[in-house]
Amino acid sequence: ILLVAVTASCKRAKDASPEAIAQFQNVIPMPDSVVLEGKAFELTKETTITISGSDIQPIGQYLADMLNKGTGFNLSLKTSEKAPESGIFLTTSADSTLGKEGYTLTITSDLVTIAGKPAGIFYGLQTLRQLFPAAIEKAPAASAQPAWEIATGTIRDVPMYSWRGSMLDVARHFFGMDDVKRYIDLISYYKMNILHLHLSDDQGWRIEIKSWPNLTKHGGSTQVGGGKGGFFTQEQYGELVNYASSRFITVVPEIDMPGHINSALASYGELNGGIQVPKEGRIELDLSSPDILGAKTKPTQLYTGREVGFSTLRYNKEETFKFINDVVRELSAITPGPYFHVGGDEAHVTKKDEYIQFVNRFTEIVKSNGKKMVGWEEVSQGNVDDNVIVQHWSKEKYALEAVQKGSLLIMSPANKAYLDMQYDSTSRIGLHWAAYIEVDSAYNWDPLTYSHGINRENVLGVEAPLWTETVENMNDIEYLVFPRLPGYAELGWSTGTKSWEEYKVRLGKHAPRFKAWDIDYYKSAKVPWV
Ligand code: TNX
Repeated sequence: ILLVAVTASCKRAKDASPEAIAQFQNVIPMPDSVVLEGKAFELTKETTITISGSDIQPIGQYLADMLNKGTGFNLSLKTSEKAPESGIFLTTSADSTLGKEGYTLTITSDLVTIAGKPAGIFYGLQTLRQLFPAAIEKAPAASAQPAWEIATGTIRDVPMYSWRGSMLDVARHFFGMDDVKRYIDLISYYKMNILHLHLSDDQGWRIEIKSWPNLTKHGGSTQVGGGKGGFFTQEQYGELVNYASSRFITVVPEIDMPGHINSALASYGELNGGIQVPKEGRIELDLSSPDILGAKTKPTQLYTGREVGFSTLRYNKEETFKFINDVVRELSAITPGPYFHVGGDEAHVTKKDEYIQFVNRFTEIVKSNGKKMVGWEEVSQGNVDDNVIVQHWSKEKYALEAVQKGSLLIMSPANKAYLDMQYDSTSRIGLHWAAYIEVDSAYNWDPLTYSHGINRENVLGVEAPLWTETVENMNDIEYLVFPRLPGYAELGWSTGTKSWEEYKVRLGKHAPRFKAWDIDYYKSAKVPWV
């Protein structure tokens, strides 16, 4: 008996293949600490997934579904607080210094253990997923399958920032349930935790508000270019929020006010602050024109162009604030996350004193509906404080003003982080008013030092917005978002020093994964794609 035991424990662990070792070193975002041991763990149809308790059952199931889809196996879940001898073990019994989102991933030749709080375990399994061959991402072909081998070693990982997001503008062009869910899947793969949905703009109103039904009925009926538009019912929005939450993503709804509001003014004339919709390609900013003043309180026309900054809510009317409160109340009630984004950008035709009063009313209304207000940087002109989050996109003076008033910043500088900027002058879609943003430029900046006079404690995180004036379908989304998004995810997550020369090699190794997901990515010449 003794001899058998000795023989068994002497069973030599196999060395990992060079591919498995490379995979261990090519994770995006780069983990905090990676120690490679170099033996092999193999996933087989006999592997069992053990979870420490029923609280993480959905995460275990997510892992099983993902592995089963890629391998064609039929792995199932077991529950046990005690670590098994072999297989995959997800456990919430973890080192408390990992915080809410950190995790450890320990791989021996017999056992893979991911430990953390639920969000941490979820991120740990996104890392685990990247250690397998890219074929894990796709339903298996009938032909020979790779060995599902990963290298042994230990990864300990904790994120740098707590806000790691992307914004999707569903107002300029409407994107439906399937597209938004795919967007959620794509950003969750890179450990982002915020989906900011830009739900209203001049061209369209995209969320059902039961007390103001014409917003979607009329205001949601078109989009840039004159297509048919669309909107989410409150029930559909709830489904998106749940889908995001199962991937540890918080949805931040944005209703852009007091500018960028034409779709509402076209639906309810009493909200109109007196601006006419410009003729295509022309912005009429002359408030003194009798023509424009005459249009006050009358519904505007629907707008399908791409100009910004021509519309405003009417300030001197309590009805406007009833409208704002109804919208914030209904949308807050179906948003489990703590944030409500009020926009506040480019209100070029709102008088400055009225703009400031609007912002001050927004802060009260959002607070009284139990949410924390987020606004584009211009809101820092109002009475903002540490209860408000300011999203920097253009002017340093607003970022400084926000910080001086105690607000936290989300860094989204347009010339670095805007996903709708073209890569170069040949990009088939996108704008370039802020910059051309090649993949290296998108990665080469530091959210901490980008704006002067700002410290670590002022920065909540990083967000990459995708505005969709030129973006019409999922292929267009993918072309602009990939391959820049993994870089933004890394700027938000990773703590170490960053080097484009090192990163571009890792990014190039993700091409087989992009292909496995059928992502229509931009094949930048700056990246050594494999
Ligand atoms: C500026 S950035 C805007 C958006 C446009 C975008 C296009 C910001 C807060 N407002 O309304 O869609 O530029 O790049």
